[in-house]
Amino acid sequence: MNAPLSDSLAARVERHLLHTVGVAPADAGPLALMTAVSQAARAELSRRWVATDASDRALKARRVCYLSMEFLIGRSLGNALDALGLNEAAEGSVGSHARQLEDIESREPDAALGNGGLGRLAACFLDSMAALGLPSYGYGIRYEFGMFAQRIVGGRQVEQPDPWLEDGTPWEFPRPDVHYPVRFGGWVERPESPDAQPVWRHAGEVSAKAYDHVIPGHGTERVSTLRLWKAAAPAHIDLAAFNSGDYARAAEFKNQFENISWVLYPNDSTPAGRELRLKQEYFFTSASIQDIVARHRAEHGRLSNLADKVAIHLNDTHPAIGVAELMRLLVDEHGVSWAAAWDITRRTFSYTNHTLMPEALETWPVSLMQQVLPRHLEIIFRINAELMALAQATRPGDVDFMRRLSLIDETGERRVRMANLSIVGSHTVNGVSKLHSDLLVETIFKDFTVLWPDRFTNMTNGITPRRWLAQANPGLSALLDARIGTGWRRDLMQLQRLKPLAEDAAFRAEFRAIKRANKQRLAALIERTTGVVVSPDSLFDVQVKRIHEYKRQLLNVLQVVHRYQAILANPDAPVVPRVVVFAGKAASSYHTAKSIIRLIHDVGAVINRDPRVGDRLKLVFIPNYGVSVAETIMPAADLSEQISTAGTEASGTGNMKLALNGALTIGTDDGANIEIRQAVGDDNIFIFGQLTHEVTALRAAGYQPMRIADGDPALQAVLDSIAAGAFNPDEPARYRGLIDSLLWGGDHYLLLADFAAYVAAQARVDALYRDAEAWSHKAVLNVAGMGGFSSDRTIREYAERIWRVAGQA
Ligand code: 4GP
Repeated sequence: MNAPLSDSLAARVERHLLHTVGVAPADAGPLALMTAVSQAARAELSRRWVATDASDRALKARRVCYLSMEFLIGRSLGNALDALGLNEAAEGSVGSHARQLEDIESREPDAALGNGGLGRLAACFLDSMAALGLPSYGYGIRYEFGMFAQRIVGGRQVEQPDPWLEDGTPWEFPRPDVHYPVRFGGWVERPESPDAQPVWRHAGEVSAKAYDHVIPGHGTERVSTLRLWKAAAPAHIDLAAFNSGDYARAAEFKNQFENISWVLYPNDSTPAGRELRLKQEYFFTSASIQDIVARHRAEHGRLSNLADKVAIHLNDTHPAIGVAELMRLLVDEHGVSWAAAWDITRRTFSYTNHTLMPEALETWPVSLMQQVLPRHLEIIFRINAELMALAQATRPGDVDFMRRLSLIDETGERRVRMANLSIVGSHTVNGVSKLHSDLLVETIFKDFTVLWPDRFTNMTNGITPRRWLAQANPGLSALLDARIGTGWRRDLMQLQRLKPLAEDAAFRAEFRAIKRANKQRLAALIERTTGVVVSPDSLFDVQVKRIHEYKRQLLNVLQVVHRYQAILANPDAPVVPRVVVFAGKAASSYHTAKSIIRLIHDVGAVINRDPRVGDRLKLVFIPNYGVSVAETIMPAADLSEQISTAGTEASGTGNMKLALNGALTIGTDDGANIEIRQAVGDDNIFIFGQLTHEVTALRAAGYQPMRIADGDPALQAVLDSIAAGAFNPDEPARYRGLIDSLLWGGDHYLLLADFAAYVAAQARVDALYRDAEAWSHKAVLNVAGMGGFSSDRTIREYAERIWRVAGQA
């Protein structure tokens, strides 16, 4: 189907160089080539987009609209070429300019419109929605600055802006005719007549302008759309102020509105930052819902069947205000009765929760909401009154029950609970792994199951095999294609056919050779970014994810220090050489996480230059973790560290990417690790540590970390050396606080309780790695077992069980 295009791709690229980029083809550098190849691919995607849209409109198809504050899509060119079947043609085309396609692709900045798992999940989901032919839209914010760029200066994280749009992007389609007003502030006027609707007299207004990204479908001509909103001031600049020479004031007006879509995650440690974040949430939610309503009216002429034609999904609570916004649009602007509007709303929304941690559940002060969204607050109060009536009818007189269910937290400053609003306003609520979904209904959402026992379900996360295997690991992909065919890209369960090949020594040798080549590539990245030279013959031990106490990077550091001390104590003992690789960003205001990054650097600096250690142990931190860096790390890992305290990691998706690329997991019985264990088999994974119920019991019994340290001389030696400044003699007290928080501060995430089991599991890892055949046997079985973790499987479940949306051919 792509033959005519691929035949002429080289010619198209030359034409784009000349006509779109404006350079003579003979003078084209890598950046110009990247733009021209992207434009050629974009033209074909545009054709597919128009065809998909026309077909969905003609069929009046039911659509899913996935609202997410984050979409961590990374680079687009390689994925687009892969989906269009144009890889070879593109190689030839840039080859005629004496360039490698990989170098051309690396010129594209990552679209880092997200922080971590939740945002990357949204990007994998879009890929699967397109592949499955679901009529679908992703809706989010066109942040001018994505996730901050992380630099390491003197071992410390320094955040720098990420101006990914600075030089424009070939991948977006501005839609100047699609824009909506989004209003803020003011007050609500009550008309005299009891039948008339209240009128929101807003105080400010900003225009939301649409920019579309086409999401290519693999193995289909269908595509999905990611629609991102940019905030534009209603008037440009204050010309009077400008003419009087007051340039600052002239721009102030514009900035006051446009700053809404400037940065992902404004620092919310200040009141101004918090207000901006709330405005961002409302901004993109309101624009998206206005767009959905407008499209629906254009297609159907009425709103009464909205819920039959649209499924709106809330990716976490950030778009939860959408429940009140749809009510406002239906009741205030379209004259629908409250009861009918509530029925439509509840049948339209569904919601995914991504965290159990109480401190991460979003709430907004009532006072702030009153100031920014006064009409929405009224609507929330009315929904709450009905909820409280239901609670009272269900458990008469149980005031605590009502208090826990209420949309308003009345302890201290009154706050709106966005998770509660999401649950009440949705027909279905899901967690992201079996354990997480079970814990949701057993703990934080338990009371809601009394009212609506059938509302809660599980959708275990998945990842797209196109990006995370086909594109990231060309070596392994080629081996799979040769041995089991190419169908795994769209049907990952076909990986099961690898099982018998695990027994085949020749296959294992090929598998190992590919892993080694991937490790060489990662070693080059490590040297380039950290200056540390590592040997690809070492075991590559990888922990890559956001830096957070619950993810326990610190436990890994304790283990590394223990390993170092053991090497020094027994210089002649045989050891399996290891490279311990960390990567990840810490939130800019999260001091403990930043301190852990610094500790990794301090410990690494000492170990890496200790001549007594040599290649037996290296510790590196790869800066600026993101999608593209991950694409080099995942295929090169031998060991995947998934060591969160049991009951804290909702699912994890890095665990899936690593196992799919043949890493063995060392992990706790947490999140999706449990399902990975079931899929790959107990013998092919290293599980250790306290189980979720043991964690609860230990805390309840009065956990005493000090006693554990007292009883474990190896652990004590590790803690003593870090606390005494062995790795930072210039400022010996630097990590005393960190260690004290473990020994005296309660060690909330139970690092010390799991330390001995972790070290023992690491010893099992070493023993197995000594036997290359046995290790690669298990590694192949890991790949073979990962078929169920495709996001195609996840999206099929959402489509069937939550959205009731069917794929189109
Ligand atoms: C993450 C969870 O921490 C992770 O376990 C999960 O795999 C991922 O969502 C996708 O469901 N949460 C976030 C967040 O990224 O910002 O809350």
